[in-house]
Amino acid sequence: MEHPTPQPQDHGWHVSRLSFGRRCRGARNPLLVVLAAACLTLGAGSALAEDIQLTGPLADAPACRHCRVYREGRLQVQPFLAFTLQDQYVRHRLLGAQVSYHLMDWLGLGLVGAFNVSDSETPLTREIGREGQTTEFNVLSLPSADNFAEQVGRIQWFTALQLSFIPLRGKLALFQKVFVDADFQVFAGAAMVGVEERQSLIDPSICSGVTASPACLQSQVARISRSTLAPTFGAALTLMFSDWAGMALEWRGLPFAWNTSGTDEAGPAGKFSDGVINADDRIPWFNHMFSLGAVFYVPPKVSYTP
Ligand SMILES: [Ca+2]
Repeated sequence: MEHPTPQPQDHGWHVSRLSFGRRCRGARNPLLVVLAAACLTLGAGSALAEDIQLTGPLADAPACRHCRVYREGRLQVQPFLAFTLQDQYVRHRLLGAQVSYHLMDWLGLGLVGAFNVSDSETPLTREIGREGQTTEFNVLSLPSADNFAEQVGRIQWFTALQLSFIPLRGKLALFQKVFVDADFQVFAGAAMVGVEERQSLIDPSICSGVTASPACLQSQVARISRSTLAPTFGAALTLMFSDWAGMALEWRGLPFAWNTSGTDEAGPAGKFSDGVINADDRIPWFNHMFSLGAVFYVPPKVSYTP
């Protein structure tokens, strides 16, 4: 069987369609026939789309006419309330703000800061407090079950410098009645996180025996604050209700190592339970949070695309 030979002046989609046809005509069984039909349909569809783009009424048309330029050249101020997710021992609620400047509508540089306004124990922490038992084997990690909530780690604050990319922009409809401009952004940067953890205990002799000594009980509630560097990244959906105000729904990852439980988790080179509590007991943990924020743009006057 002879096949048409594409001529040099053929457009790309013509050649593509002929090659689809060659492959599809070779089908011999029902499955291949179905695949061949799909090939022809896809080939024709892409051909039509390209034909419209090249010669149709949308030829050379911009993606958007008279669209509001929300971000370019404007400052975005975003106060927010964040909630940590999938916490082991403590749930955090943080109040913060983000200020971003957008060089282009799809690229911005932002500074974020938030601090812990309240936190609460998880059901696991409360259960250990009720049911936990101190023995000669765990007296260092749990001098007293009643005070377990006092030894767990807490996030106190974080700040971050980040780049934002806004690859998607469009309009959302609520029940096909209310329409709002929306965009989707991803961001990544570096963060500094302030945490409070159980203080290091390098003299294991004070925590030995069947019951904890007064010094051991005191070590359980001794706290120390430190700050650590961490990567941060996430995604956000921004809904615009006017030229200068909107709402942002954001997810943020903030992975770093810390001693969430205040227990003897590890030792040098990963050795388990080395009898002291120190920096070796900081375990990598994928901290993440969801935040709900209000969005304001400065200056409030918006510009439009041609
Ligand atoms: Ca240890």
